[in-house]
Amino acid sequence: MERSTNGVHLRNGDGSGKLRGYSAWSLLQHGLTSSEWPRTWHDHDLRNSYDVVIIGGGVHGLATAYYLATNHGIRNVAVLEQAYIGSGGSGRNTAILRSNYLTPEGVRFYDRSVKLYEHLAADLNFNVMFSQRGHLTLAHNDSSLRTMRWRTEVNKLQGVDSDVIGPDKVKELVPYMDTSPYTRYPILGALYHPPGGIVRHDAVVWGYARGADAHGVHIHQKTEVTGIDVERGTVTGVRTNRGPISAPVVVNATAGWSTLISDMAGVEMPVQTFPLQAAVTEPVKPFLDTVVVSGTLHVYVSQTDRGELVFGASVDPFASYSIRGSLEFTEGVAGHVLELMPPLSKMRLLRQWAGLCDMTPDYSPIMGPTDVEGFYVDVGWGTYGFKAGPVSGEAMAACIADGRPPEIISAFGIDRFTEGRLVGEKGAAAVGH
Ligand code: PYC
Repeated sequence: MERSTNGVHLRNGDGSGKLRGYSAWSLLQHGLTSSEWPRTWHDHDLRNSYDVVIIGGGVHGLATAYYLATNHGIRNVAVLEQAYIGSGGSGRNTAILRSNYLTPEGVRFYDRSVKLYEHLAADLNFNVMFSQRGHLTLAHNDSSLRTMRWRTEVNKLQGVDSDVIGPDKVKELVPYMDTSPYTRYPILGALYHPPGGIVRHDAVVWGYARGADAHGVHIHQKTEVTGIDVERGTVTGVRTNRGPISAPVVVNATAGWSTLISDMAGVEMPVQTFPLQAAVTEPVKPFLDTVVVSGTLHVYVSQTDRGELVFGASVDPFASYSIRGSLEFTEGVAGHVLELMPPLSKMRLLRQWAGLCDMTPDYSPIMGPTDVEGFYVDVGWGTYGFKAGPVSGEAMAACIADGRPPEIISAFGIDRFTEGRLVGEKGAAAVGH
């Protein structure tokens, strides 16, 4: 058994890398004294070669590393992150999980992610605070209702729990909601998806990082990739601000920068990047135990375990790499939330932020091998990336280990854009884009 300097058992010494929990005594000891907590993941010297280099230290990159090590025994893996882990889309989302998509391929894929999230705290021995509180997508017009019915049928055929409900049931679930017929956009019904909910996004990142580290993965923060080496159509390694690394497999698991990284390998991506803004209020007593989305009003709302309301909108209407907040967003989101729940007028916004969304033409991701041998992509997540972290990690790890995409991502290959096999997922967007 390995011990940290202060004696807290970190992992078994049997090579399994299995994480051990803290005892009540060690929690008390660390809580009441100034003794140092053990590092959750460790710094390592950069090796000059790895079996797999993953670019991007968000939930996708870390989960891929974790499942490479745990499911396939591939442990000589480096995750390279240009800033700190979770500093990109994984720390800049609204932490909503759901699987009520529109296409069978999408529903199956995101449902596997929800299933992995359901067991993630136990698998990682790290509390990721997944609260399956139910998810409501409101319909304010006939065409939205029609899409909700369509989604419900596809969901049910894939064994996913979702149903169209009327305004009375919406009121029962969210008493603060104005379901009267006198609003600008009266609520005609909603797609209700009980397994949906929210999770603590930082905990998911840290949990995967801890798990991957315990299984021998090297996590390198502040390590920026400046070039990708390709010889005769095969990737041979990457160049970084800390030196070159040779590797037969390189994975682009970035968001916001996915086209720039793929360009380094000479692989063009049909992706455009847009900012998406979100905001959080001061904390109040718990009163909203469902996630509420209105595509027509371009807004979604949930309440965190700390009591804050998290608001998000659709992506900004222009392509950009800027993550500055705008007053236009704040005014819009506040006005739309008040149309849905007028009693919230006294709440104060605490802060706002933005993330970058890599949009593909069909709103589905691009996953799997590319024309450059050994260069894999897990990109193009649009506004769906965080919820797909676990399944993407599992599937990308299988893809790398087996040398071919597993069934669950076979529809998401880059060749679909040249072969005309798009997987149109725009109708499942939380809000209109
Ligand atoms: O698709 O559920 C969603 C979502 C929430 C925030 C952005 N996208």
